[in-house]
Amino acid sequence: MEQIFIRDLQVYGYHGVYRQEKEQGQNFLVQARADLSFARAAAADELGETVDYGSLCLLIRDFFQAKRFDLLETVAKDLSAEIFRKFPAIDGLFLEIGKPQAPIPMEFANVGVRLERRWRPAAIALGSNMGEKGEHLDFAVRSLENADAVRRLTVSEYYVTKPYGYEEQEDFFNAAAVFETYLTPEELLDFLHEIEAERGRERIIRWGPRTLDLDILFYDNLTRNSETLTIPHTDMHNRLFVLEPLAEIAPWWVHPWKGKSVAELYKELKG
Ligand code: A4P
Ligand code: MG
Repeated sequence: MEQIFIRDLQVYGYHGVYRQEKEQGQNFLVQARADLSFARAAAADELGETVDYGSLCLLIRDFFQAKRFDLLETVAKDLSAEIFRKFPAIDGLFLEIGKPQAPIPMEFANVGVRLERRWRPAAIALGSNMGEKGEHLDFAVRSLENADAVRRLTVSEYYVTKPYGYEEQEDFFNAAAVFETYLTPEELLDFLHEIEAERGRERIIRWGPRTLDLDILFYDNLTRNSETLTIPHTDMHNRLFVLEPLAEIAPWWVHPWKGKSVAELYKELKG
């Protein structure tokens, strides 16, 4: 892996919780590291093929001048999104934002935040069984297509499936999508919930009718079981309506704790 780095970039900004910070501003110290491949740039010896660190410094300076936030956490998150948007060659990014003159009544060298982001593969399931089902799925696909935080999107065909679980309801339209995202799993879930909400999704009956249901199936090879998020999706290996569309677009993806590919899981379940 190759990297471009920026060390101790000094920029002026107005981020902070206190009035004095917002009005007078202060210096910030930025460290940045971008992971990318030098292969094309080094072969051609062409600046256009890499990330110009001068442009990156200017982008950071302009960002600090144009925006005002209370928290360095928000600064780091928004700045990383802006960098990924402007520099598509970057695969991974580390940012440190320091506030050496923060209003703390003690001697200190620096305080601040660090953030690391990387484009990672993710797979989701799409489902709808209320109203214009195809349009609900189309809407979700367009939202993914238009999102800066999503790239390399592939979407399966739409499948008409019988309801699983709670059976007294209409047939479903189901599909799967794979893409890369720099969002964390929690941010991806929030983003999917926003798309669901825009289609008027209401949570009434578990496994019941829904305009749009977007579930995370895989996030890289991560396994996670928290109160809000289980990855891989707990029941995906028992659901033909998930495995069939996923096998169409990502048969090679190995389920991290089943140790089997989607193609194998699909074949086994289908019998
Ligand atoms: N949550 C935990 N892990 C995840 C994850 N990997 N992806 C939490 C998304 N959400 C996850 O989900 C409830 C909570 O689960 C979320 O707030 C999140 O914090 P929900 O979408 O609000 O509720 P739900 O969809 O009603 O419940 P559930 O258990 O997610 O239902 P499923 O499993 O999505 O099943 N039959 C056919 N043929 N096709 C279908 O698409 N879908 C269902 C719903 C039932 N039968 C079906 C289909
Ligand atoms: Mg769900």
